[in-house]
Amino acid sequence: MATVRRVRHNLLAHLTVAGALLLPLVVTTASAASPPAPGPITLHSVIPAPAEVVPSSSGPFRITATTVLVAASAARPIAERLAAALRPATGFPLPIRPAGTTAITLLLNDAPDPWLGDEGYQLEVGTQGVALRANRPAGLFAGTQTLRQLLPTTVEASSVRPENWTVPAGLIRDRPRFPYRGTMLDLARHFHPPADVKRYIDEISRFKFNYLHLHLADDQGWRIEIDGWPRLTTVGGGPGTGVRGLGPGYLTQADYRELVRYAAERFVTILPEIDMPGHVNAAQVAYPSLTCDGVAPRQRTDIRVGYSSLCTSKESTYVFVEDVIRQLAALTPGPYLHVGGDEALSTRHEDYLAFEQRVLPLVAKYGKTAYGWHEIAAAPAATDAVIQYWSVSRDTPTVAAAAGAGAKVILSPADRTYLDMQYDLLTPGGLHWAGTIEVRTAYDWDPATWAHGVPADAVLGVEAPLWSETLRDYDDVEFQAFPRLAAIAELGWSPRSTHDWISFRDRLAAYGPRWTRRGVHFYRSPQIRW
Ligand code: TNX
Repeated sequence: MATVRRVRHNLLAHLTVAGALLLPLVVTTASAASPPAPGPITLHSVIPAPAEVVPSSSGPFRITATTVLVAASAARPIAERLAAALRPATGFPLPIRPAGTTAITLLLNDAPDPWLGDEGYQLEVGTQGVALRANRPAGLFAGTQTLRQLLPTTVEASSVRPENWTVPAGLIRDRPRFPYRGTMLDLARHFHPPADVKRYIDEISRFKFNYLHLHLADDQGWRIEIDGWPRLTTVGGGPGTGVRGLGPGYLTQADYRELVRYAAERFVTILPEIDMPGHVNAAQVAYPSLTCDGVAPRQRTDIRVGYSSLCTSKESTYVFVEDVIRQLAALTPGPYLHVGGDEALSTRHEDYLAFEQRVLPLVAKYGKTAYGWHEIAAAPAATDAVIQYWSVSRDTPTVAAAAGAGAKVILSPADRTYLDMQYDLLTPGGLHWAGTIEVRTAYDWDPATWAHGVPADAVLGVEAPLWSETLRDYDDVEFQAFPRLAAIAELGWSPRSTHDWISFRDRLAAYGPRWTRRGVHFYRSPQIRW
């Protein structure tokens, strides 16, 4: 830094001698300490990094007022969504037509290309047009997200911009590394209304996340309507619930269905979670029969964990649990149902195991695969479940054993993926019990090899949970999630061979203006030359 300042001083001194002619050169050189001007957008600019990129030396494709979109049958809704995304800033009509001289064509392969699988796509860009091909609509959608990042950042503007709407020429063939790429929103500690959940879905789908885990119940609040148990939401989601009583609210079943639909349009699957047998104080305040002595506990709005437990020895507990599981399964088209299982510190271990041995199979009874925090690995029934690894230790023998016996594992190590951890001790909001997590910490690890003893083929993917103890509003959500979620997206989607901090850092810097234009309140990490 000191050297740079001295150089700058000398150059400015030189300027007074050499005169104005040198000004552009001097200014460029002297600003070496500040961010470099972003380079041109290339096929290598994309986050998450695509699997295969072959730039071409031909000229770019240019979207103009006469460009049309070509898409038939199941490709059409995706083309419509793409056109809707491109119209505001370009001001072009971009109609969907059977053919055109310059076109963006979305095609579903008649004969599947096995390499692409269900979510992969191929994007070819030449001077005359763009051809996007995939086996399935999910792949086309992923390809459109890539295409948007290949256009100038002003494409994010909400009104017409004068711009050369060019797309660099070449070929991208792309598919995900892991089938599960998720993030979690905690609606229990502070409720976040459906409109905010939708904004979050919009943002995560741009990075090709395909699961949104909703943490719907905890000690401080119950956030999903369950028929036959109205007090869960009227009391458990009512006024005074949430941390410090400041996060009231709940989803009706209609709200939940609408979120499922909205997410599905963006190829995101909702994973609902009801945490049990611990983290149930709000349910027990609403229904004291869920405790062993039948006495209502006091309402809790602090952020301690591990004090509440369902009464595992009462039959009526399982009537409640089955009601909840049956209704959530019916509301949820996705394959998984999350039954929590973490930090049940006030449930005796043998009771915990007996509880999980009954509850995990109940999920299967209603047609879903059970999913739980990694403590469930101790129960034999967990070998049929998905286990969410949140440990800060890389050695968790119960998980290794369950994975060896057939369980699938999602990597959410708290010291790498917990989006509620502070970036550093000075950032506002967030906790730091698992450490602080700067962007590079979130990026520089490998989900396939992280948990010792868990074979790579047992790893289904990666998820970044966003607990909401300190998140009052949606600005707080965005600040904690971005830019770290982009790092997790790349770990989940991109092949390991593309993993490169310097490349990621520079692509992230170039991505920043897109968030700025959309009004996303992201953390300007000092590790990135924004
Ligand atoms: C731990 S890790 C929890 C949550 C908290 C979170 C805060 C895990 C499965 N449970 O109850 O909200 O830490 O960071």
